Amino acid sequence: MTENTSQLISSGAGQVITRFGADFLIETEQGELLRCTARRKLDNLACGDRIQWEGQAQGNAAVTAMLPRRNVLERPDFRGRLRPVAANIDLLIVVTSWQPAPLWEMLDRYLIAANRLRADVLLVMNKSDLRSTHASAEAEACLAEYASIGCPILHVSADQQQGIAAILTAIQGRTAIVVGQSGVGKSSIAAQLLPDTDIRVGTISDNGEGRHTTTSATLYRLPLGGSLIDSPGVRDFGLTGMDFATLETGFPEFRPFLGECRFHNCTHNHEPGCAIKTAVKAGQLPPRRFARYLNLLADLQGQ
Ligand SMILES: Nc1nc2c(ncn2[C@@H]2O[C@H](COP(=O)(O)OP(=O)(O)OP(=O)(O)O)[C@@H](O)[C@H]2O)c(=O)[nH]1
Ligand SMILES: [Mg+2]
Ligand SMILES: [Zn+2]
Repeated sequence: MTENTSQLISSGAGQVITRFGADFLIETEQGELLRCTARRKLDNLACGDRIQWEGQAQGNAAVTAMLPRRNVLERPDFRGRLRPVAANIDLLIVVTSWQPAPLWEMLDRYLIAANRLRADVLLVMNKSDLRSTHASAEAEACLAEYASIGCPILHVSADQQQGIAAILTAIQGRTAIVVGQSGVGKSSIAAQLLPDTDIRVGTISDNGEGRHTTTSATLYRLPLGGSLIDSPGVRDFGLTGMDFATLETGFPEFRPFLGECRFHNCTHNHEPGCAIKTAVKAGQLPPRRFARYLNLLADLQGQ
């Protein structure tokens, strides 16, 4: 061994488990957890990223390279700058609950994001024990629209340990992430799926809002294979830089009617001879989803 290489005690491939400020917790290929600094310009590393690392005899191990990603879920920080939340996601599990009440616009934006990521999507309605007391008729109608467009939906109660096994079945050994508002029970679901792991769960305030208990995305290995990323709750989930094609493909129920509008560049808004609007009027497309589509379109045109 030369003097130079004796300083380098080990190196290899690994995956980012979580981030603490400028440092990262990584898992090596041997399954060991290692705290690392990140070298060079690796500020965009996120939970789930595959990386190369090097251990030094003195000082911290360091991440030296990020391997190519399949996709990355991003979210604006408090300054409005897009920051990566997690990378290499196969399944986006959007968690909603009956208290806090569902934000359907947010769910629509997550469906668009899933499409953009080329990830599958699963809607988990948590706190099913509160459904009979907290679900309004309007909320039930909104939910029924998602079922009508073929969105996979599971009703679960993390606190009552109901429906949890079905989530595991849906993950199928892949990498899934739970996303959604604060207080809907993302960490409670993660804790049920990972009974041997200490996962912090918060409370909700008197007005039914979450308290932002989870502060950074963390990847956990599921006992029967696959991984689950728990992520911090969001107040809103925007789609910075979305173009019209992304918006349109995020509404998969439009697909059978696309190409039938009079104008090839129809935005399904004010144009005459619009096949989508005709289908909505004829009851062939869900009206609440369409109304929110128009809001998203207005947002996009105002960007
Ligand atoms: N009634 C009821 N309460 C639940 C259920 N699942 C979770 N909760 C409660 O919801 C509250 C928030 O749960 P968390 O798991 O911390 O929610 P979270 O989505 O991880 O929240 P953030 O980390 O802040 O984003 C806790 O008080 C849980 O006990 C459920 O199935 N039924
Ligand atoms: Mg949490
Ligand atoms: Zn149209």
